[in-house]
Amino acid sequence: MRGRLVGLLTLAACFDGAGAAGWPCENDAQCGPRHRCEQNFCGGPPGTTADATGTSMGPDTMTTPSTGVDPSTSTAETTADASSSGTDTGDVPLCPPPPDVSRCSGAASPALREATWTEYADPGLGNVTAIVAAELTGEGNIDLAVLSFSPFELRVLRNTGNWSWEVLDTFTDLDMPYDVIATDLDCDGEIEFIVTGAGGTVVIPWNGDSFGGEQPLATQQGNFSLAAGDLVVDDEGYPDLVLASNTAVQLVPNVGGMLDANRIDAYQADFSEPWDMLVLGAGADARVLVVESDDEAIMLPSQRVAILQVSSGAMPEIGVAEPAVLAGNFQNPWAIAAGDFSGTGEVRIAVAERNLTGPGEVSDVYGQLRFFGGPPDYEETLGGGVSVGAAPGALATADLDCDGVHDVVVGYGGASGVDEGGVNIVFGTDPIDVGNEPLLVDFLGTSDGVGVGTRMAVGDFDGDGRPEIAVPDFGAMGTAGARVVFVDLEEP
Ligand SMILES: [Ca+2]
Ligand SMILES: [Ca+2]
Ligand SMILES: [Ca+2]
Ligand SMILES: [Ca+2]
Repeated sequence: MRGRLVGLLTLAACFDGAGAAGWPCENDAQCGPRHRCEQNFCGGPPGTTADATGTSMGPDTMTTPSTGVDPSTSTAETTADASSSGTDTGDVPLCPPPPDVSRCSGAASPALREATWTEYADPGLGNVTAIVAAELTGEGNIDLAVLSFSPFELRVLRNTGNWSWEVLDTFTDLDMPYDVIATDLDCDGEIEFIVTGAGGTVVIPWNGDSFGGEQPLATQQGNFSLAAGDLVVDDEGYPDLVLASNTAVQLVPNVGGMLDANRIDAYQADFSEPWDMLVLGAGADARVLVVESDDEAIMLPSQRVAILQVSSGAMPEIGVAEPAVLAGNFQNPWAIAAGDFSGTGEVRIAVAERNLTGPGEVSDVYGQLRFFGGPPDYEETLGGGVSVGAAPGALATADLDCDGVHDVVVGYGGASGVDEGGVNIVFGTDPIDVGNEPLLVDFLGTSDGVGVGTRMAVGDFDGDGRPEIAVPDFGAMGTAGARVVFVDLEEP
């Protein structure tokens, strides 16, 4: 993959989607997998094609020809998109927001405090690092995509009901992948996966039962995490991409459903292992929060969670917001999430920090979960925070007990050789900032611990209206977890 990726660095490397319809072209490769170049326009001259998204991307709205699709990996076909309405309304498209899977749709059961878990084990999963959940098969059950670090693979697991899972497809052409997200970049109703890591960034389309050919993005390599959101002000609302490395946070604008590598803007700063990012809000209000994990520096509570925003204008730029940090007194902040943890309807931000006591050490101290308010003040709302397991590495938000208040799930890796990792559930309380210590449930114990990876997934996997958490079991040093562990709550 690497050779092909390097060869594409000078190209636009846009992700292609249905939005290419109507763009000027000279050959099929410029139009991506969904369209042929006909009469010098992708899919034919404007007015003759129905764009799947309803977008009319005429030449006058285009600033960058699509030249980045790798013809050797694209599935160059002129297939009609299944979600196409067959008409071109000319309306400015807005991707429908994904359903809020963190909330309960079933009956409220505030007495749920008993944790239970089940697992999907497969030796082929190796070191599972990240999981995303989405309806990927059109059958109604929420499915999974599971990213492994060793081997370097992305698997889609079809939810066949009753907590059983079937491997639908495995994508093997990855290079040291750290993180994955699933989003519909072109609003055509089909998911695209975006994987980033030490070896670069690729977009991998999903067509309902198998992966399409990957499309490398000409971003900087060495990214630790990524996120998507409507970050570019005054555009059509397609999800833009942010990627975080040791030296920069890169913005990849999504122009008409295509990630445009020609418009990448990077905020250069020393982030030192930014293992997680959070996008809050949309458009002019959007903020990107980036954790500076830094486990190599002198151990002082002086690491920051940076707050970035994207400027308006023809060439969007990413830079610091006001205020520029959530706080500057963290000790190895590793994961970040947002939710209504107080039950007031206002956004709260949760940050898990590792509290390392020496550079490069394996965690031997408990982590800390700290809570902050949202913009514009970002005030810390629970002084001292909550103690959680050693080496917290992932956070997820879900109302697991169906009391109407978001809860925080903390996945931790554990102190290698001393203890194993697991999951803490910190139940949201109403309000969280009056000194009520949130309930801490450490239910996986020490006998069969989980070395949690970097991204957990939320979904109602059993269809009972209540969300569960899918936890990646990376394993510990020298061992592979090779499991996805599902955390559920039950009536006491
Ligand atoms: Ca499904
Ligand atoms: Ca799509
Ligand atoms: Ca709750
Ligand atoms: Ca459920």
